[in-house]
Amino acid sequence: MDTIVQEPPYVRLSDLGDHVGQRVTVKGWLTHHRSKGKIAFLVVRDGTGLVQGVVFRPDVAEELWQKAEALTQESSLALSGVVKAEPRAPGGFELAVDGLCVFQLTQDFPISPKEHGVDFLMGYRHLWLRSKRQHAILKVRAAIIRAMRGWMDRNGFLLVDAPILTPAACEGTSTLFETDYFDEKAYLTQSGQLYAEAAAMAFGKVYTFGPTFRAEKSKTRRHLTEFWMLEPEAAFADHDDNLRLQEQFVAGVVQEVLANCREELAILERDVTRLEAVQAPFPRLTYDEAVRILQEAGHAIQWGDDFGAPDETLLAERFDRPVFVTHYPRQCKAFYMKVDPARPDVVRCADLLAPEGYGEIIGGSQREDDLETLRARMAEAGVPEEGMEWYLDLRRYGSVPHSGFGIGLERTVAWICGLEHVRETAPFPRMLTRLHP
Ligand code: NSS
Repeated sequence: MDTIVQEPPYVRLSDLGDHVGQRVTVKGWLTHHRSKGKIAFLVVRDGTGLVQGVVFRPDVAEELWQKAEALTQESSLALSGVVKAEPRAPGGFELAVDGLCVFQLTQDFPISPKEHGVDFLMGYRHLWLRSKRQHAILKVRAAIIRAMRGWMDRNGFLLVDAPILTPAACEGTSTLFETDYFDEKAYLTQSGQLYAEAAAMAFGKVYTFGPTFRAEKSKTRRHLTEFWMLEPEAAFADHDDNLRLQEQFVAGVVQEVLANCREELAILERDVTRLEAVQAPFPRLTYDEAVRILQEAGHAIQWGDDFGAPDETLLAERFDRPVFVTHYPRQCKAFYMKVDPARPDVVRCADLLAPEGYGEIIGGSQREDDLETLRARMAEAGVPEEGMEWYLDLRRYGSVPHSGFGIGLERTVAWICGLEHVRETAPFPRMLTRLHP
């Protein structure tokens, strides 16, 4: 490492606008390099923006010029020079380079500007994150998390962290990741819900937010084995309260992300008019109505079947905003959902289906709050009471009507960004066929 000139103040590229006319140092990685006669253009990325360094051969020492000429894609470096606004330059600013320090001259960066297959890129996910598109997606992901948590915090929900290692299943035993826990079996959590219910009885309104795990054998564009879920739970809230909460929350999050991520959504070529339409209230269909619509459209669905992706797509296509499908048959759904007293063959639940083919992003329900009914439902669903005594206690000591839901972060990111597949929504996605890097 050798510095040619004394370093002026180090500035991140997002702040260059505050330093026009001043001499600064920027640090980053070379994305493009081009020279024309006596001028070399060095486009540098630092994670917050871009700048175009301009090296003018007659103005600099020959050693600096030679160094600039030798730079390769993804070489790490520091540039010094005076900042100039230049609307035609990538990032909108130029640096009249008078100093160059190379941290590392990169050899053979595997991802070249040419097209690569997704498998190749997933294998180099640790390097692929540097690309403009992946960068935009992960910034939107962070903005979505900020908006989701901010909404909950402002609306009186307390963040309560649920454990990751758990003794029992929440969403069925077929997708459990099992691990040894000293002399016992433990499972990676499928959902924080049961703990959120306990916390709701302590704090009234709570939410959990964390990674959840499902040993999904399905290779679809919507399934990960590790995904993040935000799960609100509210005491004294019924099914209707739950739907109102969800539509206010989802519309609020989408509008906030739209306001804060225009640039990223433009990079992703997202049609934002589709997102602008996401305003409460959302349309509602009962499961019965949904089955009728699907049958009329020629889908081979029978009452009692769960929906497949093509079914969800057809239902959601009828609306310009997300649609709730409510009151599913009890045999399709989890043991903790409250049976509708007026229709004991269905439960008071809803899935929220996102438009444009994205399908289910939320699953939620009113919870069964009567001890004996819950025990009967557990027996019916084959859920052992062993390990669940604590959960049954919530129905013994001050049980109240309560409801909640879980929103899948990666599916929400895929929808808001307009992506083909959830694999691009996580920095290091975990899927049936991918554990590396
Ligand atoms: O199974 S869910 O429908 N519901 C629950 O886990 C409840 N315990 C939530 C609650 O009421 N507190 O999953 C909820 C959401 C679902 O709508 C998806 O958006 C997401 O979690 N989800 C997934 N995302 C990515 N990959 C997989 N495999 C996945 N499974 C669910």
